Amino acid sequence: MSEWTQLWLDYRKVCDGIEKVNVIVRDFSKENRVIKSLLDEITRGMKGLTGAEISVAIKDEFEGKSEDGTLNVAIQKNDEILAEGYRIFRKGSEVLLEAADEKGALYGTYHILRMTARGELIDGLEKKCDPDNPLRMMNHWDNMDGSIERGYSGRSFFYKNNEVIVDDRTRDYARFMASIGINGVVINNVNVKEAASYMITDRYFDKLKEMSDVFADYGIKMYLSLNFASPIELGGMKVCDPLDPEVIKWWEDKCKEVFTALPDLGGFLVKADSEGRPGPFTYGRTQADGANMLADVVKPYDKLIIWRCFVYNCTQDWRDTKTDRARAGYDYFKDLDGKYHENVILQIKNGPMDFQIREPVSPLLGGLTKTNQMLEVQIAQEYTGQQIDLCYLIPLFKEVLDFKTYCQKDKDTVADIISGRAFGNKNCGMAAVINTGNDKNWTGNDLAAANLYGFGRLAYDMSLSAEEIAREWVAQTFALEKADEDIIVKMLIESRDIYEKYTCPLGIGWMVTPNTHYGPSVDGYEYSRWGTYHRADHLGLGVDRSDKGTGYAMQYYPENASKYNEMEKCPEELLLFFHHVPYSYKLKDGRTLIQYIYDSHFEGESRAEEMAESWEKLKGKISDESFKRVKNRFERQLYNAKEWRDQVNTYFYRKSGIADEKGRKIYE
Ligand code: GCV
Repeated sequence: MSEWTQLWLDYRKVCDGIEKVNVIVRDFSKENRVIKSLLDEITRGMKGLTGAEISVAIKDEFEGKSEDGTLNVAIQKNDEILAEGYRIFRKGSEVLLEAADEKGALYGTYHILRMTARGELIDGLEKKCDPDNPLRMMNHWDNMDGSIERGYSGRSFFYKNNEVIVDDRTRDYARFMASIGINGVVINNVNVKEAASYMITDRYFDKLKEMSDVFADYGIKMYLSLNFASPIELGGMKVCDPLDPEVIKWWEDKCKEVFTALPDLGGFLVKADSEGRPGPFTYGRTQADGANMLADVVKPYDKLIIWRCFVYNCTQDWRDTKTDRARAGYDYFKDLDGKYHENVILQIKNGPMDFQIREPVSPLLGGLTKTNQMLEVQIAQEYTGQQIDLCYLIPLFKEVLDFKTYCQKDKDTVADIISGRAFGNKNCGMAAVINTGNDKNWTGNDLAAANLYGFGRLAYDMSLSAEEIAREWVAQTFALEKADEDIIVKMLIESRDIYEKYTCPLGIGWMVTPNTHYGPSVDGYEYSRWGTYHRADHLGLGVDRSDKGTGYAMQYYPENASKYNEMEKCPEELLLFFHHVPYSYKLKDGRTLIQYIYDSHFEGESRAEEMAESWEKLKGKISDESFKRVKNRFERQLYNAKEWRDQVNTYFYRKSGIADEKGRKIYE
């Protein structure tokens, strides 16, 4: 019994009638590492899914006549296809996979296996896929001591006791990532401290090279998070001022060493001037000064600097109602638009705050028009249930991608911007803070793997719907009858709405237990330094971010700014993010705000109960182990949902003194 599951690459036998699969590879070199992985995978996958005998040959034509029960798969080069894209055709017993490069061929192979698992590899099939985003990355917040910042599924499988681990699990991880189209992985936490600062020294080069080789076998580039203060911490210098010639020289020497030892490394991710991390501000320099210095240093090696925009004042005084954390990203980065060098990418969180269940889209996305941009989302569910509560996040990501920024006449959605369609750039894409750990099932809650799978699939193909992705994942993971598949798909699709309903209302966010960020604590952050307030009083709640308040709403292009700025026009799901609203305010359906708070919390909790009940219907239909793990998570979710419901309802009842119209139980 393996120590870990195979997630959606379980390859259990689901297909009858295929007795022999012949695979031939034309044009590609059989010595190529990615092609070798491809052949291993198609052999393993087809064998498992069909039970057939597999023959793999590196030649141009199939031998003999194909008999009934034979599938002939030919993989060949076609230079007209875009990089990392592929085409799949099936005619009779022949399947043709075409790609311009090895990575495309590997992605196409996984697609063939996916379709085989779902009975979709049918006669007459024509499938054309090109990646929407050039960069499709996972960000690990793994620390070298084995802990994971905001990790909810065990310890790191990359590190233990300050050593780098490379083993069979690393390879399986790389397989999973390639199977969903991921082509870049940042392997260490953006908060680079202690041993992790030494990743760019020969203490770790050998092991990191081994890891990067495993990734390269699957077409994945490895990246490192970087400590901006390395010249001080490693070099013994007094400063890390990005404009200091000696600091620049130190980085030049360092990068020569790093890229000689790790030639396949894709570059560095940097969190600077944020939550106590060092950065250019210390020396009166801008974010562009910091990013460009590093970008120039890595340019001769053709590497990237991915610079995070999560910069804000985390020592705010709660009495100060003018300073607004939501404004910070735009305020620090917008004026420098166009000043960043070509190999710099600004990585921007989807919302202006921090991965809440509901936030507006960051105005920096599209606010910048002359700078490479990458969207950062979080599948680790820090604020969205921590892989205990079910919260399928793909619907949220779809909303972000579809958001119209109005940055230009057309091609102005977030999807257009981060894919390079809007401004014709190639250094851009999507990154997710990942939800994996060394738990047997990788993601704590088995159902949280839908977010892992979904992110990769969406980053490759942004036209997929949240439901299509859910179906693909459920089918491959559980191989159920349609009616049972529907049960899980329904749960996934509804889960975000349910979570939102029993937690923080109408975009206000937070109200969580400080530090852990799980469970309710309505005033937990209300008098803190983190800039995350709900400003509830006896008359109403919400943050006034209109032009009469903090002015945040005005950071959007006029079409969005005017909508957010007025209480009556503001989309209701974001009402409390943008406005301080009286409890008696009437929503569009005629309910008062306070009544909405009560209703949504009762509804959210009771729908969570329904979800847990529907899981019971799957007993005996999926593995016992998996069934029990998820059941246990639902039990914890229900406890959490009740706490949220009762604490939020009681809190606002006490503040407002207004009773629930429906007379339900609200504690006093
Ligand atoms: C890695 C939030 C999290 C931090 C995280 C930070 C970030 O504030 O709580 O744990 O640090 O985001 O994105 O850098």
